Amino acid sequence: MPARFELHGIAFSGPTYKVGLLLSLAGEPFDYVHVNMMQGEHKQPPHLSKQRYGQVPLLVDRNNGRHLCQSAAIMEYLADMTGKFGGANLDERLLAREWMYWDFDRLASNVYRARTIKLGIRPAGPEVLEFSMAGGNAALKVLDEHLAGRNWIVGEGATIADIDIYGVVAFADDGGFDLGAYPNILAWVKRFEALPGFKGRKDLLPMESRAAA
Ligand SMILES: N[C@@H](CCC(=O)N[C@@H](CS)C(=O)NCC(=O)O)C(=O)O
Repeated sequence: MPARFELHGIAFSGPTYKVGLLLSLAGEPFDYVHVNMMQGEHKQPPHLSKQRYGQVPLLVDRNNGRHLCQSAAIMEYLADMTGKFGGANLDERLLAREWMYWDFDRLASNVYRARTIKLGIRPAGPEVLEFSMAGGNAALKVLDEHLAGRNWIVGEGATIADIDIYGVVAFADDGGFDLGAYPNILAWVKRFEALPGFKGRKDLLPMESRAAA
């Protein structure tokens, strides 16, 4: 039987990693479709007809034909569909959602931008890098303070907020951020990486399409 989910993305993409990670942690096998962004496949009609923003990730749910865009929205959907990582009650779900919005506003925007500049994917002047590093470090400080005395971002177990934010913190090193300055984040990273089904981004996302195991 084919896998229920089909994830379209590219190996270097943080938002694609977030979705793949949730699927892996939830024990949901998925077919992976490599989108050749170097050749502009994400801006061509076959992809655009399923991903209106011309971006990755895209998740197809074969059970109902849905095409889902935007990693945070996809993670909320998967939490609903699998009954996992959605939080223990409505208050936890609301807090998880709040942290996910915060992530894209303050953390992911800066960390991902610094990373693309450092890796030469997106050229920019030194002032842009400086701005991104300052914003990223300010956000990491907020996260570190929040994690003091807590195991998880919300409640007593891992939620989509942890997966969403881990999917940025995992790229901080590439962006030139020193996580050694954030002991609570480092302890949380260790806990997160010990979750059953956890996979590092290089193991989870290959550079070619791959059928579910
Ligand atoms: N907010 C989106 C961001 C997705 C995103 O920025 N994807 C990048 C790859 S990491 C992309 O497709 N960039 C091409 C473009 O924006 O044209 C999400 O979380 O899914």
